[in-house]
Amino acid sequence: MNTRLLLALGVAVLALSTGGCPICPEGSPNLAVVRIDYEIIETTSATSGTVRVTGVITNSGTSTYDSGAGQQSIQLYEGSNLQQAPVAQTDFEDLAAGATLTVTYETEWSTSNEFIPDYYVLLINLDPDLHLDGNEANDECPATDNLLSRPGSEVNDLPGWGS
Ligand SMILES: [Ca+2]
Ligand SMILES: [Ca+2]
Ligand SMILES: [Ca+2]
Repeated sequence: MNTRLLLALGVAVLALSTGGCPICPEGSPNLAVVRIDYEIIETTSATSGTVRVTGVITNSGTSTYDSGAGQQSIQLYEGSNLQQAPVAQTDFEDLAAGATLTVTYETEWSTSNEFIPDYYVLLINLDPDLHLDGNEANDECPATDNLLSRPGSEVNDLPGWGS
């Protein structure tokens, strides 16, 4: 068996044993979703009011994510259809290791509304050319933790509604 074939087999076995997660270069930054928070900020009745949806991301890597303007953003979607425009977006350039960033959206809510969003979706939106721009400090890895969703029905479960 030649070396190249052995290498290919090794990569395949590693990919299988890590659940298909890519192998990231040591010391690379990693933008990662953390959570989506729901909070009632005002009630106008026992079943209605204003809700704030907050998406949180972090750089869970060991180095600063250092990029340029317009190359990345955090987006929040109302509903699982990502073809629609996001309802909120936070643009940024750099993010130190361990630092966090948020995107927030406030909306009128009624727990008796049967047409609530199926999900809120938090997405780290990256320029497709990020890995080709000659700047290694924005080659975040892996991409598998760049998306998070939370059912909209969980807003109805918040303890702040009247009973
Ligand atoms: Ca920068
Ligand atoms: Ca790059
Ligand atoms: Ca990531």
